[in-house]
Amino acid sequence: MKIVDARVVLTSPGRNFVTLRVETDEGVTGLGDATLNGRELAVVGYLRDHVVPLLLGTDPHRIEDTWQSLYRGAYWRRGPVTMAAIAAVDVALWDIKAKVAGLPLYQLLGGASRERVRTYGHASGRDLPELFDSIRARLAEGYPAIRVQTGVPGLERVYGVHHLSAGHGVTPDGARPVVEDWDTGAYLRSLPGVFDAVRQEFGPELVLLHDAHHRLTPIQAARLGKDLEPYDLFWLEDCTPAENQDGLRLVRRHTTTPLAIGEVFNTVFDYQTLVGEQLIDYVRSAVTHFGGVSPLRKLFDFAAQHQIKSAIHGPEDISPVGMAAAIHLDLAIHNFGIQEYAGHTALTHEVFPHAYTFTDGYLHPGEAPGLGIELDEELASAHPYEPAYLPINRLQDGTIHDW
Ligand code: KDG
Ligand code: MG
Repeated sequence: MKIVDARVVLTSPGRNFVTLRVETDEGVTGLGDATLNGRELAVVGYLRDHVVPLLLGTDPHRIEDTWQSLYRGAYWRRGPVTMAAIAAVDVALWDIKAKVAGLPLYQLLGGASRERVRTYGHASGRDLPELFDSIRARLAEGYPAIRVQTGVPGLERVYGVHHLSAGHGVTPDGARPVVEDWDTGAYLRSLPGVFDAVRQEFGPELVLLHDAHHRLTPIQAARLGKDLEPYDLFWLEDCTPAENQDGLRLVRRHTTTPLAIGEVFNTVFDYQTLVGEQLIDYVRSAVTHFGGVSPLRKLFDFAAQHQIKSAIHGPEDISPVGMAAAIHLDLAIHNFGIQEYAGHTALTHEVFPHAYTFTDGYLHPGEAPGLGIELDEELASAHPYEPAYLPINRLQDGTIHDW
């Protein structure tokens, strides 16, 4: 079997997605997600100009060898652009292999370790009444676990809070990311009260999470983790910009609030200290940004040796192709923790018809051979790329702040 064609499809059915389609001489095709939110065109160019020419004529069954050739052969290792491009190839080749085998991908990864995949959804509000409504809406959709984000007193525009976030887009001239506000002191003072109110309203059993979006220093994160302990969070996510892995030692020494990190990481080397010293409880990398199913499986096996579980990143900017790959892995691995599932627009589901299902807060990859996902290229082409960035945030004096 040989790869005879590979092409990149860029579409925006509500937001931008980058998809690689690999075609073989036997008519079997595979799909992979390479979406890198706000930097999509860089991955398109990397794939089109530097990866696709290397794939033509090669054997799609040699997944590991192809992965190692793309990773080691480039000389320039790691980085989100490179690893998203390699991820798309890896996932497309797994899709092809599983289709040829006539099996859903999870069967090739060892078979199901569970019946279904537990998820968490997003709730947010400018104030407590709006937040409570949002939590009730997620509960009505069946979510068994909920991430809670709120407004911060004194801040007009806050990331991750519906109605307050300036959102994913560009300034009116179409050239720059929109700007949001940040004040760490106000955030640290207000958040414990929010969780206190949520516990009083919804009781002790509701599974609650919170994402700090990399905004804190280690000592601030240590304080927040401690302050949140009475509210029994499932996790505190991205408490610091964790490329400073050593800083997590300080956080860990001060709090028993479980920690989740890694959605911006792209290789196992980002996790060496965090996992090796058991400084976190959940690894958050996405199939799409970590080089694909092959390396993420290895990360989960490394994490398992340290009693750390999976928690694959699943926001709207992971395409349904990346989501499908995640769900197959979630079903197969033993040390599964939870899967983030923000869902997609109805149009996105039409552009990417899929076998995976979301029922009562749980996902299942379905039984279709391969990933169980298609791409309607005609519909995709009717919704072309639109420039968009993640917002940035600035302090009141104008200083740009960490994500
Ligand atoms: O592209 C960035 C988003 O995916 C990210 O900000 C969402 O933090 C996020 C999460 O946990 O889903
Ligand atoms: Mg996050």
